[in-house]
Amino acid sequence: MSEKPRYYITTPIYYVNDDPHIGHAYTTLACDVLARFKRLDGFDVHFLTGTDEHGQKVEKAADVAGIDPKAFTDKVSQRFRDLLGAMNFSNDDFIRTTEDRHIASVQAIWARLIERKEIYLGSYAGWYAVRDEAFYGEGELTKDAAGQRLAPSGAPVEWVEEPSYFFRLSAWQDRLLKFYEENPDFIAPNSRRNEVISFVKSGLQDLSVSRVSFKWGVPVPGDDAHVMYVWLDALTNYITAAGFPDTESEMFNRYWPADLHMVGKDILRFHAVYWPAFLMAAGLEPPKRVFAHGWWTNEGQKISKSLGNVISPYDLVDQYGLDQTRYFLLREVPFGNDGDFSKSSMISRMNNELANDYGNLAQRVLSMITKNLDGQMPAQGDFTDEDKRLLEAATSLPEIVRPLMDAQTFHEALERIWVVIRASNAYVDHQAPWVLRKSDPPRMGTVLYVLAETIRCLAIMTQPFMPESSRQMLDQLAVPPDGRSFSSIATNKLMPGTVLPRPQGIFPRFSDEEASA
Ligand code: ME8
Repeated sequence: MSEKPRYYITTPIYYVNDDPHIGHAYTTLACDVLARFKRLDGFDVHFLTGTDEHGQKVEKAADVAGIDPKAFTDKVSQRFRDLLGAMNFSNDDFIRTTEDRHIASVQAIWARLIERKEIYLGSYAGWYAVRDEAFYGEGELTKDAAGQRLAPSGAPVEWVEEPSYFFRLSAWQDRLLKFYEENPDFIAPNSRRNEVISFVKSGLQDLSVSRVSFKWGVPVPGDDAHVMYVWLDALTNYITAAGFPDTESEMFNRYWPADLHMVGKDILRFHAVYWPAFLMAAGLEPPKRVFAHGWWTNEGQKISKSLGNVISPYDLVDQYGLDQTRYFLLREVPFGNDGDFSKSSMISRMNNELANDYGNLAQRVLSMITKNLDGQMPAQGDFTDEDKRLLEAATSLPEIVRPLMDAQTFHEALERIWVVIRASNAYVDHQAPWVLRKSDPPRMGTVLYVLAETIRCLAIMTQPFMPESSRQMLDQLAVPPDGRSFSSIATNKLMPGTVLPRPQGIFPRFSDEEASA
């Protein structure tokens, strides 16, 4: 028996200093769609998300809230967990960095790095941005009008001087460059890959990996005056969830190295430079790929709490519907680019692409079967070239969409599915089954069969993006639950005579008043 190929995909683990917003939902959505796609394509998928709970930033947020960090992280981490249900995310595991399994794992990677002499004790004097939990060199900083020094991200920096353990990052420069060269797909998109390579070429300094000035972190084994740098702690979550430190386990051998770490462009350096260096230094394999997606703005403005324009995923789902929100986020912006959220473009996509193109296609075909054929799937009859062309376009969708998903070009994958949706609408108009009803009933049956078959393929393909709406569509075609994987497209055709349930509209239209509200 052949074993299923495996696919291990991760989101960043989110800081619990604040509530989840659209940016967090976006990254996890991209992973959810990939995880669902791979499951339907026959993979054994492990999809991980979670929360990053240590460090100064979270400690300070707990302090502001007036509760101890553990109680604070319990509370906020739960909100990230709640989002999973609200967005219909299908993660297999949720990791918190405050869990025992993770603390044991971080201490084990530390021990490996010490044993291999990759970490030494020194002292740090330099700039630190708590908001980014990152160290910066003087040359990277700018000053604002008040003279406050700022990191390239805009975060204020403070001077830090304290004893610290260092990771010998400088010694990894050449090996990292060689690794990028030998693994051209490791960093995507390509423009980001070039940025990382030029950063590494410009020279790497040893990295401070412990702090003594606060307590909210994993203690350094054997020297508990120090807590570990939150990024060493956080990145390690990806191997903790694969069973580290038990590198002999079936789980670890099965899932590590991860197939894809999905991240926002803000944290690419940590994932594409520090993380493979930590892993190689610890004698472990680096992940296969890191994809850095772009940044959302709201009606042209940066999303920030202080501007009061944070977009809540809950509000979007309430207002527009869950699958509509999922569709919009991945269709609107070429994945990898920055994108702007605008209400008018959300409504226009929902009305044009979901309600008119897709929903209306299913609704009119299924209603014709109900009205004219007593709700029974017609006999297929003889296919014309035009019938064959449409069926061929629909059944070849897995082959067309698969490489696009492997390249994380979700917008193109959706566009290719919509090419078939638009072709189906053109086919209905051209074949005019409502005319055939009188002139040639058997031909009407064939046309409706071709259309129902095409909709079956389309609904199977849209499952990763819009799981609930696609499920309803497949239910309305009486497709059994075990006939919904990609391989069923070719093998489980609709059976003439099958009785279909009464069709119901799936994608509502937004009226002009709602659109302008
Ligand atoms: O960086 N647009 O956590 P974080 C798009 N704990 N994506 C956005 C976004 C926006 N406006 N805002 C946030 C951390 N994101 C670390 C990660 S991983 C080992 C540790 C998404 O809570 C995007 O994926 O600040 C970004 O990389 C991530 O949230 C940052 O989440």
